[in-house]
Amino acid sequence: MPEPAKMRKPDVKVVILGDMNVGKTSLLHRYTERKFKDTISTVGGAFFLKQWGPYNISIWDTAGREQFHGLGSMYCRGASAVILTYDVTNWQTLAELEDRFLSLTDTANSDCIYAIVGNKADLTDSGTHRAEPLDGQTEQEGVGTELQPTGGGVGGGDPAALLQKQVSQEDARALYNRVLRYKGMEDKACPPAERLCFETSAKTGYNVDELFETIFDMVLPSILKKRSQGTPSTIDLEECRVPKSTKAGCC
Ligand SMILES: Nc1nc2c(ncn2[C@@H]2O[C@H](COP(=O)(O)OP(=O)(O)O)[C@@H](O)[C@H]2O)c(=O)[nH]1
Ligand SMILES: [Mg+2]
Repeated sequence: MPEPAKMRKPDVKVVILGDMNVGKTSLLHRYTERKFKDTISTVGGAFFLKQWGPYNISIWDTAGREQFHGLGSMYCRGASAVILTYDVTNWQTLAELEDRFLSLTDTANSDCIYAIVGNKADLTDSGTHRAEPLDGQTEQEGVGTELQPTGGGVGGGDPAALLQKQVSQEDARALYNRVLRYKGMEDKACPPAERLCFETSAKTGYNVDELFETIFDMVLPSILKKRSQGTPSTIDLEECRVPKSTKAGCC
């Protein structure tokens, strides 16, 4: 009889939270596929598995549920890091993080790391937030300089189309400090706001690797702790019946 299929369990869970359209799926896509698409199906995989050295990291995207069904508290259960994402051109998306999304993190690990990420930096700056095209993409595919009409008002790249920045780095850092206070973590040795507040562009790739890799490095202690507690490192695929798709599963 064949051996039952076994899969290595993710060592750690990272979740991306934030309002619809801030670019959560695009950030994950940019990091994992090195690409940006103006229209991307957000209703898709629920998590992506990333091999980080000897470790397996699962990165959870909302799969559109923030739009259609809301997100339950299960979404953040057991998370070692939460990426709270807003759109730098939309103040309301920062406010929503505190009003709607922060309470969902109550089920995250007690030593969870919080990053505050202001995406769409390319829309507010014609020069400094640009990056080289990645992996053979042409300038047009990767960091197009022409305004791409997208219904949601997110073209990008064309200096004439730049939008006003509505959220400053200081606003984001102030939110980070309030998150620590909400979590009762201000007295613990948490990383300072400067290390965990990022401005990114999924469109140009600006700061995207830095964001994910900083977080991965920071969750390593959490992985080591879990391993030392002897949590089993494989799951039986027969029992779990994970859907067939390659990278993503459904929660
Ligand atoms: N200009 C620009 N547009 C972006 C960026 N990130 C995402 N978008 C666009 O914003 C829209 C929403 O992105 P999506 O990733 O689906 O957001 P989500 O709902 O948070 O997952 C799409 O039209 C994306 O192409 C970015 O960094 N810059
Ligand atoms: Mg999405």
